Amino acid sequence: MKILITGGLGFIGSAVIRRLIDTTNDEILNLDAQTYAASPEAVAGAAMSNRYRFEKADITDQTAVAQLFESFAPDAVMHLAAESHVDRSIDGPGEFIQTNIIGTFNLLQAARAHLDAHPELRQSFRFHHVSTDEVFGALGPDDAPFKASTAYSPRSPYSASKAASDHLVRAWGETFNLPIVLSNCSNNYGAFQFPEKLIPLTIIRGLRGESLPVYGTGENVRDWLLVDDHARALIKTMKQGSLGQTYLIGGDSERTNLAVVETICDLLDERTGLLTSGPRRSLITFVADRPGHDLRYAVDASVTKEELGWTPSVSFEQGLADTIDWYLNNQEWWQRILEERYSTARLGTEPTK
Ligand code: NAD
Ligand code: TDX
Repeated sequence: MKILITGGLGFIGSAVIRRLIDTTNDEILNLDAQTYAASPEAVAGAAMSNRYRFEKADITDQTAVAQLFESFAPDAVMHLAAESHVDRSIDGPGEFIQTNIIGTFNLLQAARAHLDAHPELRQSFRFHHVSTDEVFGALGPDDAPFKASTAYSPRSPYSASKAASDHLVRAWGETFNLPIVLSNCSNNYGAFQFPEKLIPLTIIRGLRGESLPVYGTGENVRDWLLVDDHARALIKTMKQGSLGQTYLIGGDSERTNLAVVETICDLLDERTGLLTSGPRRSLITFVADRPGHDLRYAVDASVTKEELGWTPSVSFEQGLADTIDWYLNNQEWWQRILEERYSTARLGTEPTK
């Protein structure tokens, strides 16, 4: 297959590309604008393959997107490019509207034009939109996990922009017969995750003996999935998913934020020894809550498991331990980010735009 992947220099997109290059004969065109979140190092191995091509382009640029569809003539699109950090969507929602909504609109229009020009592709073509469980809003402590039929109720600028893009994709499927499939996944963690997100932020700050910010009381719950398990599920969704379906993907690993941070502290203590001040748990600092902080996310991934024959490969505890080892062994990667473009300072407290 010829697969156009957007956002392939990002955390999840790069994991998808590594897996596709390693395990299939597919050809990849990686379309990425190389924002602050991009990490070319994450596809350095894949880039050595003659089945991989990179184009620096912005999905908000309709002309550039249309030209890339024409020149590559994809059999499928996996659309991951997005502004992805909730805290940044509080500080500056404009980029989220542009990339996540307008960018998705441009891709949908380009896919329509592509199929009009190549009607023979219509039967096999797929436009796969990669989305988040945050579109469904917040669960109470005793609520059943989200299902594909759960009503949308986004509450942050990020999740509202992803909900809007989900709706656009479905509308293009219904109205223009675009062959679409969607997936909504819970929180990912693993190698090459940008240090703004909870798990890498805590690992890096913990290693450096810095305070570990926990928003509010730390009782908020997220469901965690290793990025490589998500990448496997995404490839199955794109290749085997039924037309028009939404697949929920999750790790069956709900944890409170406080429990996640405490576990990271203990694993770092085990690996690198205690700080001179003692165990790292003493670095935990409760800070002002995130505005509009969703209490809990959890997904029911049973349909995805049954239909696509997918299941997570590791427990959260094992995946987290492996991830900590990865950050210990790849300090150059994150140290360069800290020097060049992100200091690990708090984001998302003061709306400015
Ligand atoms: P990320 O922030 O790590 O990477 C995003 C990538 O998109 C970057 O390489 C960036 O350069 C690129 N990009 C951003 N704006 C662009 C634009 N205008 N044009 C072209 N490229 C652009 O994100 P991620 O964590 O890998 O998430 C990928 C997708 O998965 C997103 O759509 C996100 O909503 C979704 N998702 C993420 C998670 C998670 O836990 N990280 C969970 C569920 C769903
Ligand atoms: O310093 C922190 N302290 C803290 O308590 C940070 C950065 C976060 N948190 C909390 C907020 C959340 O409850 O930890 C939880 C996880 O936060 P993030 O890593 O920012 O992720 P989240 O907001 O849950 O969203 C993530 O998962 C779903 C991704 O960023 C999204 O792209 C994805 O859709």
